[in-house]
Amino acid sequence: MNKNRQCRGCGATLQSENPNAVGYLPEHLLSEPGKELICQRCFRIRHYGQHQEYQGISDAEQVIAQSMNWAQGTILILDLMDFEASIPRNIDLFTGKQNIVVALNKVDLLPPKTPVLEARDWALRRLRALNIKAEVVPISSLSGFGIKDLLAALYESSARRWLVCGVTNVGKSTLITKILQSQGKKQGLTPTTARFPGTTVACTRWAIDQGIILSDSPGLTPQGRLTDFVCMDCAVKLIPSQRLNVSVYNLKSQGALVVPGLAAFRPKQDGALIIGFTASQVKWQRANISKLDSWLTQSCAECRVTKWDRVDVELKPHQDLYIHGLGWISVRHHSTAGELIIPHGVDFTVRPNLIGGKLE
Ligand SMILES: Nc1nc2c(ncn2[C@@H]2O[C@H](COP(=O)(O)OP(=O)(O)OP(=O)(O)O)[C@@H](O)[C@H]2O)c(=O)[nH]1
Ligand SMILES: [Mg+2]
Ligand SMILES: [Zn+2]
Ligand SMILES: [Zn+2]
Repeated sequence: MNKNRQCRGCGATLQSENPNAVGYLPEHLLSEPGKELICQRCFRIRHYGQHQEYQGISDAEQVIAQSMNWAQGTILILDLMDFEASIPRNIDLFTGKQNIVVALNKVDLLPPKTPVLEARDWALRRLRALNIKAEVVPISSLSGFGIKDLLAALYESSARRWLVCGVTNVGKSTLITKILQSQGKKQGLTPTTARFPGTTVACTRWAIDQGIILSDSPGLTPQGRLTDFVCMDCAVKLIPSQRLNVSVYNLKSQGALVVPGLAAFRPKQDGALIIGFTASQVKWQRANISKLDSWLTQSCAECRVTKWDRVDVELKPHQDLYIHGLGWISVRHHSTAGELIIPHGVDFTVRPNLIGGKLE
C-alpha cells in the first residue's frame, strides 16, 4: 500500500527499513494513508538544521536526465556570488532545450551600490562568451526580488512543465517555496531547503498558477568547487549567504592575502592594491609572506588540505581572479602578477570584474 510514496520535502522514496538512508520514516508514520509526508531527514533539517550524511543518494545527473523528457522548459539557476562554479559541466544538456530561462539568483547579496541590472548585463556577457543564449532574469529566491519577472517569462511561453535545475545550493528549492508562498499556496508542504549542499535528492512537482508545474530537482555537483572538497561544517561556512564583503588591501612590502586554511595570493611586486570579495562566513585577510605557510595550515582538522596547487597568475586592470566556491580578488589600475595558492583540484577563473566600473 505504501509502495513508492515520496517525501514531499526532498523527493526521496519513503522507506522504513534503513534509518541511515534517505527517505526513512518509522513504519507507524509511513502507514498513515493519503497524507503528504516528509522523511525523518527532512524533519531534522527543517526543525533542527541538522546535516548528517545519509546513504542512498542517487546520481543527480541521471535523475535530471529522466525529468528532461517530462519537461517542456528549463529554469537554470545560477548563483551570482559563485557564478562560474554554478555553471553545470554539461551545460549543453540544458541549453539545447527550446525553452530555457536563466535565473540569476542571490542578487540580494550584491553591495547596495551595485545596480542589479549591471550585474545582469555582466552575467549576460559572460554567458554569451560561453555561447549560451538564454534570457537572464535576476532574482532573489529569498527576498522575492524578480520573481514576478520570472513568472511573466514562464506565463508568456507555451511550455507548462518546467524543470528547475542547477548545481547544489544555488537556491532551487527556495525559489519554488517562494513562488508557492507568493501565490498563497500555504496549505500544503513546501520543498526542504538547507544551508548545505545535497538537500534535494529526487524530483518533486509543484502546481502553481496558470496551469504551470515546476519540478524541483537534486543539485548537480560542479567540478572544482571548493565547497565540495571540504567537510559539511566547512561547506556551510563557504555557501554565499551574506551580503558581499568588499575590502581594499593596500599591501606593503612582504604583504599577501590569505583565507586561512583555504587559499592565498602572493603578489610578485610590493605595494599591490587589491580588492577582496567574499559573500560567506570566510574573509580575505592580510598576511606576511613569511607566515603564509602557517596561515595555510590553520584549517579544520577534518578536511585539512594536504596538497596545494601553486599557479602564477597575471591580473590586468579590471579583472577578477575568482576561486570557485570561495570568492575573488580584483585589481583596478595596475596589472598585478602573483602566485595563487589553492587546494589541489579547485578551479579558478580570470574574468572581467563583476563589481564596480567596467572597462568598455
Ligand atoms: N541570500 C540568499 N540566499 C539564498 C537565496 N536562495 C537560496 N539561498 C540560500 O541558499 C541555501 C541553499 O538553498 P536551497 O534552496 O536549499 O538550494 P538548492 O539549490 O535547492 O540545493 P540542493 O537541494 O542541495 O541542490 C539556503 O541556505 C538558502 O537560504 C537567495 O536568493 N539569497
Ligand atoms: Mg533543493
Ligand atoms: Zn525528505
Ligand atoms: Zn572542515
